[in-house]
Amino acid sequence: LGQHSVMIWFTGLSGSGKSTIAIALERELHKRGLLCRILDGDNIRSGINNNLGFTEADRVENIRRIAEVSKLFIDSGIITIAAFISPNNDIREMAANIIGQEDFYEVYVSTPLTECERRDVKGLYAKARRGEIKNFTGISAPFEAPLHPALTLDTSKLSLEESVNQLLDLILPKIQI
Ligand code: GGZ
Repeated sequence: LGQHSVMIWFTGLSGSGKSTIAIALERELHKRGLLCRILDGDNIRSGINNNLGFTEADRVENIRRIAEVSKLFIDSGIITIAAFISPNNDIREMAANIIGQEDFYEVYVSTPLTECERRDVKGLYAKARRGEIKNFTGISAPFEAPLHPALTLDTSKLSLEESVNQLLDLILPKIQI
């Protein structure tokens, strides 16, 4: 009764490793018997937000709805993990205000653009360079690094296990069991 949880809000470029870290974190939280839920492009942009694209206005609406949905999860006691580019400080501040600053942990996946583009897992950077995708974050749309993230993880320097351990050190003390 009256329980609520925390929001882990990943921000970073496409291909920076947000979803990979989120999934590995989820596994560790589940191992500890903790209820959590990942929100990412796969379950949000394909469903509730399938009418939104990548203009500035659509990104704001994308993040606004994600924050409102996250709030419902958090208020149900679920550790909620969001993995979206959320490319600027205003957009992330809006999310934090909807969710509540005190429950909001911003995690910057700071993998450099050169490394994200080198990986180019989905071939999107190549398409963006050829002009086949407009407004692509890092290429033809801006990304603002967070000013005061709770944690910064550069996947070109840290192993997945190291990143997850740093996250567990951040989160576990905040969770009342
Ligand atoms: C950025 C785009 C774009 C454009 C399609 N710009 O690597 P991905 O494929 O899976 O992650 C990217 C995802 C970004 O969606 P978000 O909801 O996280 O963005 S935001 O928070 O800015 O609203 C990428 C794909 O969508 N994608 N076009 N133009 N990423």
